[in-house]
Amino acid sequence: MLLDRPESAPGVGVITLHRPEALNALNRELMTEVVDAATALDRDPGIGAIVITGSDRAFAAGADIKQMQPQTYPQTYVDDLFGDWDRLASLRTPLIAAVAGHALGGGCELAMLCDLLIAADTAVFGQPEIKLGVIPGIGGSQRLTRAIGKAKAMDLILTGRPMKVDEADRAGLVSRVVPAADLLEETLRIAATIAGYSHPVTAMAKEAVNRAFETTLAEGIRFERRVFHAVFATADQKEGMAAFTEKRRPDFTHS
Ligand code: CO8
Repeated sequence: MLLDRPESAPGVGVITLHRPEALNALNRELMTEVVDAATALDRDPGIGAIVITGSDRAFAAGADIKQMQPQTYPQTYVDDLFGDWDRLASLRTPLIAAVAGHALGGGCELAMLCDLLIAADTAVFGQPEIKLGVIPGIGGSQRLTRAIGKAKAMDLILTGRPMKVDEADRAGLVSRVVPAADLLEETLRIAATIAGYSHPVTAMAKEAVNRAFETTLAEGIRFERRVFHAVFATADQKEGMAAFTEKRRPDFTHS
């Protein structure tokens, strides 16, 4: 894994999956590194968006099949195999996946766990676990179904077929599709835009959207209203609205 804070994108941390010999297959070590790095970035007050990316060839070709193959049920249960990925989903800072090439199995699940998914025109998604005699285990059966609906999720999970980016875009899996050559630059631009807004308010917006997946419409709207009222306790709400009336750029202090 590589960690970067590019000067061109203030407030953005970039985590690059880097196991080229295995198409970034997600083994335990890589999971620990990524989750620890993202958690540290999340706690850094200077960071307002986290990008997770891979290589041109693969975002990640899944969980590491060679490491999983000898596992037994008691081991996977006691170790809560891959349970640490859940920690990523609970971070407050917006997470952006920048996906080129293969995003299969756990790779597709990691991308879906992020808040925005920016896809290169080379991206291929899929949940091919069925071909290996297993099922998705990092949330794929739930997040894919919520993202693209039962008909397509069943198709992908039961046949194991790959889905190219055009179909993924039509199905609503991805936020934006960009040319492969521009993937990182475009994603950094989007991440820097988000990081330039009030960090507490982007965290609240993320929490409110995610609540839609956890509750009824009426409860979700009540939750949104409470959070909306709460933003009036921030200095950034005063600054953002003052800047609009004074026709200037806001200077958010993330407070
Ligand atoms: N795990 C381990 N090694 C891998 C993986 C993987 N998922 N994917 C690729 N590799 C390795 C290959 O073994 C190969 O290594 P070597 O050179 O030593 O033989 C190297 O990466 C390059 O791969 P290929 O030669 O196969 O490259 P190709 O371009 O020919 O093919 C593919 C690319 C189509 C992506 C192919 O590599 C492939 O099918 N990979 C496996 C995809 C897959 O099935 N992914 C799902 C894995 S299972 C999973 O993610 C379940 C998650 C939930 C578990 C949770 C448990 C609680």
